[in-house]
Amino acid sequence: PAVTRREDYRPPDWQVPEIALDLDLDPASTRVNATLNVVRTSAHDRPLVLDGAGQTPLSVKVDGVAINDWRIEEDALVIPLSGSAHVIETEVEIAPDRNTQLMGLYASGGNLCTQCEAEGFRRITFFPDRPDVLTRYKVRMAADKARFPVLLANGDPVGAGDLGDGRHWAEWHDPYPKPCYLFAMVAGDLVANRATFITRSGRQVALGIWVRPADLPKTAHAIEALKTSMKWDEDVYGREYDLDVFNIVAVDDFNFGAMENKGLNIFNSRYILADAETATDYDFDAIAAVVAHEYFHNWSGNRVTCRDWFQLSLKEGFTVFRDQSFSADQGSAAVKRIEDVRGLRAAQFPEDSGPLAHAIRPDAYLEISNFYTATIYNKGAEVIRMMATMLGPKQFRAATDLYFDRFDGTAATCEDFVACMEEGGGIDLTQFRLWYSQAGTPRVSASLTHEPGSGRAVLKLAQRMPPTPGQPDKKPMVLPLKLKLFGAETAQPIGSEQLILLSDAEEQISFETVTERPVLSINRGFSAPVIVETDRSAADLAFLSAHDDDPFARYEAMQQLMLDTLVEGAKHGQADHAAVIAAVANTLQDPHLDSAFIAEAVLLPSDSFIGDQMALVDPEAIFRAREALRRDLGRALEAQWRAAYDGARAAKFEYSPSAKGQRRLKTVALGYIAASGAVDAASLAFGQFEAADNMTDRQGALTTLVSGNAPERIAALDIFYNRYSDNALVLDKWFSTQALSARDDTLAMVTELARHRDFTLANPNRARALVGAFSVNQRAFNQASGEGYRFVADQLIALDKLNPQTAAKLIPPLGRWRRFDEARAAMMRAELERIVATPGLSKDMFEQASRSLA
Ligand code: BAL
Ligand code: ZN
Repeated sequence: PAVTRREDYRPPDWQVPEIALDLDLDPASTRVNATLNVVRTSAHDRPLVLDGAGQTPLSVKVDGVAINDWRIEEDALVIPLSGSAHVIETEVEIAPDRNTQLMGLYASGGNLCTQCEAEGFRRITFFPDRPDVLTRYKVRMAADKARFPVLLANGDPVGAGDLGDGRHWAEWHDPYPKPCYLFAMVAGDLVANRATFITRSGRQVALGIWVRPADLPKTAHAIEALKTSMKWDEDVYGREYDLDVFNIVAVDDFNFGAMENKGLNIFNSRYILADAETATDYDFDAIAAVVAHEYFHNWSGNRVTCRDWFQLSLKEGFTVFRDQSFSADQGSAAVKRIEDVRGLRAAQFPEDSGPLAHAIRPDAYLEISNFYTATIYNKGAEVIRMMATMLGPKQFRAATDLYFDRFDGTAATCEDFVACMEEGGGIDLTQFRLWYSQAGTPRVSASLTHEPGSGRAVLKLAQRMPPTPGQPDKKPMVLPLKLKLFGAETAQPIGSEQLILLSDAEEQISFETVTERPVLSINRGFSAPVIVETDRSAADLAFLSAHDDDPFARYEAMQQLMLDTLVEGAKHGQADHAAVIAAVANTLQDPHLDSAFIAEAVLLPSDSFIGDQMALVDPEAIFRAREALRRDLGRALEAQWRAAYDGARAAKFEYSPSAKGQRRLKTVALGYIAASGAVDAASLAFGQFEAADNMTDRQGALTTLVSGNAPERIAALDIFYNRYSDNALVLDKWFSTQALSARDDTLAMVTELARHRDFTLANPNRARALVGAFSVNQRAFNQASGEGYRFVADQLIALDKLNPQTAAKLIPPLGRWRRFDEARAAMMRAELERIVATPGLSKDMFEQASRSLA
């Protein structure tokens, strides 16, 4: 397969200012007639090349006349043209109901919908499928009226009517030129939760969230989130919505979480549908975040789009940063930051230290779908956050205003964005730009010394960039580190917080008149996405976990204390747990802390994050060390866990930050009570499971039971299954909860679940719920027999035949072979080699698996 390289970018030979699409819709056979106005962009003699994906045109016309001298080259339709502007008409036939890749036009739950990012539009019609071709769309759809009463597309509805033969039609026009990846249409039997939003300039926008009739009651949360995000983008970024209509459609079969098509977002139903009975607090929060994310794309992505796919982080990193800021403003900013960093460490840090490491602006790809990664999205967001930190709020707003104004209606680059940050913020970001080109997570070492006599403290900082594939040597980066000192005796701050821009390989910072022993608080708020290594003692970490005035740093100190203890336990089979127990006890009894923060702070790092701290991951030893610490924490603090549990127990369901925090702490406490071995733990969990008036409590109890041996485990799983067997999203939880179990027989359970009548690889959510969840269960996936690897590889080979994009995204756990012992590494490699050798393998899988072997 051909490699696409960033350095090869060339502006398009032809622009397409207008397109009229006429779709005669039928799941088995849809006719697509496209009329393109094409314009030669410079004095070249190259033909018009329209991307396709295996189709053959039924007819091709140029300026109204049928032609025969077109040809197909590598799936593209090549048309020789002599003039500078022409009208091209093509007709193709496609079969949405045979489209299992879920790219282009496909059927889901009896309805028809589209997904075009990144390169799906070429599966609908021949077109220059690249984001720098901006086109005005007119879309006419005709379909069976009974099966598809609702016909939606981008922009505004301009007409509809009956065709008299049981079919009807509708036409939509989008006045904003857009790249074809933002094209969308939906035909279905849907109903809408409707609302109105008045923009700050007084424009009335008709909002609609379209779902199956039975799902209508589950759309209230999403519509509130939409209104809140529309207002937030006006208040915080000065961005107003620009059409009279904003529709969202929820579908069950979807590769992404959601898609920001202009005026017609299409969502994976898991990010729309929620009520207390079926959705957890995590789901509610994720829905608000994704609704906001897709809405925010209207400016950061649609009004200003990307010049080419190497610039993907331009819209994704910025939009993730925007949705993170939005979520932080809706509840606890501290807890949101902790959650975001935990997500970054779980998904992006391993990517950055493995064979698939790439810069947030990559240089080459085989298949762009493989670059919708945690690096592009979440590290991309951290890079924007660092610029926002360095500029400060006022300048950052000035810089984003400049960016939106200057590039509105165009396809821009990451460089354009950074240049606006420099100009609007009045700073030089020359060296900072390395964040766009260098992969890998920087490591910072920090060592603080103090001379009591002179009152001088010296902080030695050094940064190191690990090599990554294709980048053996790296330059020092600009690392904005927020730091502060605290007095060890008085627990008072020594001076105020400073923002240090570490830009050399090594630097020293001096502090004068430090009269008591200082304790270092560094990378406060996680101001830079780096790994900080310090020589702080367990006592100092415990001190910071109790006294730091930055909530993130406080959480971080506790995590570091726990990690040091767990790594010690994993290496030596035992560790002293006293310091962690004392710090957790102190956190649990601190009256100034809220439940949500406490729940985060007392939670042990995951098995895989512990593994990330070790030269070689020993999954069994890590599991044993973590279980031992959990048990000791459970036993030593049993009374406190029970008090925390009882304190939160009676609360009735309410979706508010404080109620969420209580529920979170309750389930964390339940987990520790179970870990203590208390005889009543299973009945306590089963009682919570049965009495729950919400999914957070019910799933929390189920999770506890599913990792244990009590008879209540089977009972709860059966009850859960029977209660929700008609709800796909909740059944996904039933699958994933079992796949994440800490039991010894998890692989056997998962293998059986893969044969369950409700399991299908055809639905991406279901595939991810079982296969994806299992492959991040570090101990079960990496069991010494290698059967976990084989199971996942078998599933991915089967999934690749249906849906390469979703299959390829599940490859990375197999690519972590370098982090394991020789025997495991050999077995992981063997599975990757088996995948690469599979006949008919997609280029998505080929790229991921072959890069993982390198
Ligand atoms: N653009 C793909 C889905 C998303 O990031 O919003
Ligand atoms: Zn996005």
